[in-house]
Amino acid sequence: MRTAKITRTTAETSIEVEIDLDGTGAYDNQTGIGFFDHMLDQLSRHALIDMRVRAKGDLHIDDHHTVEDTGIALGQALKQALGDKTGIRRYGSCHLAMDDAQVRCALDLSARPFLICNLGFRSGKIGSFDTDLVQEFFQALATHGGITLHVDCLHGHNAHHVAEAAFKSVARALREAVEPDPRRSDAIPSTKGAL
Ligand SMILES: [Mn+2]
Repeated sequence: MRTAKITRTTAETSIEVEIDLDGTGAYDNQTGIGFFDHMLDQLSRHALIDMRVRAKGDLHIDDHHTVEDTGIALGQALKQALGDKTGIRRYGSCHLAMDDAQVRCALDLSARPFLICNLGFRSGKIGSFDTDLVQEFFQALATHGGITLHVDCLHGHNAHHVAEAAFKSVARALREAVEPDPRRSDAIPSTKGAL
């Protein structure tokens, strides 16, 4: 079973994450941050990864710790659920259009964390949500999931659309990368023999 459950508690947040890589995109995400829940729902739905997130964070300060720590826990869960990565496709990419926004994601489940994130938001807020936190989330996910993650916005003016297109393109690329490759279902997809 390619599943994982992570519980992570600090002085700032308490996070529980459960995922199933071979799910149907069923989600139940509650972080106390409405827009972030909406983004996590997109990630689950379009990656076809079942996802349940419960986060209780210090939202009286701001959303930063809760978003970052959820990214850390989700990254840890992905890494754990992938195991030794036997039989996966490893790479994924997606050009995704959403109304005015076009976002491109290319990723490698490489165990070499690296983030390139060029979203170029034209506004600092989506409702009460800081647009900076989109990059913070992807940074935490890439670092703790062992992902080489590139996310670039080609164009788009509405911040809600740019953020949502980013999460959807990452989701769609992730779906491809975690999928079993039926041509080499017994092998780790690297000439090094390990990932
Ligand atoms: Mn939306």
